[in-house]
Amino acid sequence: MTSGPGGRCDPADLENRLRAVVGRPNVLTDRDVTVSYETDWTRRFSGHARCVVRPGTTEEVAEVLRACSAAGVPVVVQGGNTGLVGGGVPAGGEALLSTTRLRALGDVDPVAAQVTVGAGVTLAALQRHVRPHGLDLGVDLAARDSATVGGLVATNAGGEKVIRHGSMRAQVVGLQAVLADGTVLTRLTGLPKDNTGYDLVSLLAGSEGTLAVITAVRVRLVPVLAARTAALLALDGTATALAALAVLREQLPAIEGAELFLATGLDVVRRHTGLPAPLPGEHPAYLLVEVAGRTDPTGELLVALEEVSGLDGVRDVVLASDGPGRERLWRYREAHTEAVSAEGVPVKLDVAVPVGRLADVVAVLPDVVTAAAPGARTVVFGHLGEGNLHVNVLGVAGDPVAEHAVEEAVLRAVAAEGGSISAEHGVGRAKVEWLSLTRSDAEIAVMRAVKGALDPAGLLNPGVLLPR
Ligand code: 2HG
Ligand code: ZN
Repeated sequence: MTSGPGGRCDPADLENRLRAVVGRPNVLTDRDVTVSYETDWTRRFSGHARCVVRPGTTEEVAEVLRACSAAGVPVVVQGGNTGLVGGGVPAGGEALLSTTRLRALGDVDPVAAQVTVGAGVTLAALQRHVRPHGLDLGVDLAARDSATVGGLVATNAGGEKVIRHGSMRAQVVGLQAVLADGTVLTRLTGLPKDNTGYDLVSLLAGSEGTLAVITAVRVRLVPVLAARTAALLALDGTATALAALAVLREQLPAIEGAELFLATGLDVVRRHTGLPAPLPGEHPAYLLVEVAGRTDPTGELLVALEEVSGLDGVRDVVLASDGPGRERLWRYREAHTEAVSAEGVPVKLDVAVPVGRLADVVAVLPDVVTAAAPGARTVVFGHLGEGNLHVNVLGVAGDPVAEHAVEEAVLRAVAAEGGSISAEHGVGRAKVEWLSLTRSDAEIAVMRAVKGALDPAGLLNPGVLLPR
């Protein structure tokens, strides 16, 4: 490496320096190999990385970041590349730091009910590691086989159990992370009580790789609740789904999931999967609920469903308490993402709406979309308990004017209802332009000040989360 004054180094030498740190096989520059890192899961966002670097330890991450800082080369951080807002793929010219080799699995601490794992451990690998100890992570989502724990924390992912356990930030009791200049922050003791100043762990959760590279995470664990029953309700609309959820929430402290999908989404799922209709007939809306406990919760669910079935608009219900039966019901909901993508590249708008406004918003969304882009198709589904809607729009991707018009229209409609432009996927590159719709100028100024303090040269994930 050639170093200039002040430790600067020639950017042209960066790859050689990185090879010295992580080993030749872990610095990828061949387009045939880097290409899979350069496009996101939706195929909507892509950019060229000057190299992909795969450090295997926190110290290597620190060395990589020191080298990139010295060369003035920006870094984009990527875990399992399951993000849906373009936050983990390059805009062009960055070094792409992949965390997938940070796969250490620490011992499960059964007394504290915690474990420390490397940022590159997938959610499914973490589940396999802790479940034999009778413990589980409080977050679960369909991308579990690829999504990494570091990515879940960096995006403050939510998923299917938030109604009971909260989002990823709520599971994190400690982490290790590296700042752009190579400084390592280690806070892995996992003390449940620790009031010693700013909560840096919470700050990094949801920071989308803009403040530091997370290399290890200590998470709290919850008991495995093996006795489970799922119910799928067929309903006349979203308002009835909300009324049913109100009853179920009140009656069932053990409720663990409450997922909404609609007739349009079910059609797409059935076309893609070949699954039969879940219930006889066609219905405008479906609510999938799951209850979990140590003892069979079917009885209490049935009692609650008795009351629910008295509500206007509740048309039918099917229950499953065996594993395959529950999986079959969940498949209708979890297959939405892959089924939509099988029909085209979607514009994805993950939003949150106050539950009091949710039914009206769901009703008007397709019109909001077609007013912006005639001919576009809208598929809405989501996590009802949090008012979290996944608005997937087909038929506009590839037409930048139509894409932008749809994004603008949906995000403005959501903001006007007091919602959020991102519920659980993050802001990424996709929504930077609209951040000010739901965060005030004062808040954005504070975020910029934090960014400036931790990453003064702006090397980490430039263009993600905060406008450049
Ligand atoms: C889910 O809830 C994920 O399944 C993906 O958050 C949502 O594909 C989507 O829009
Ligand atoms: Zn989701």
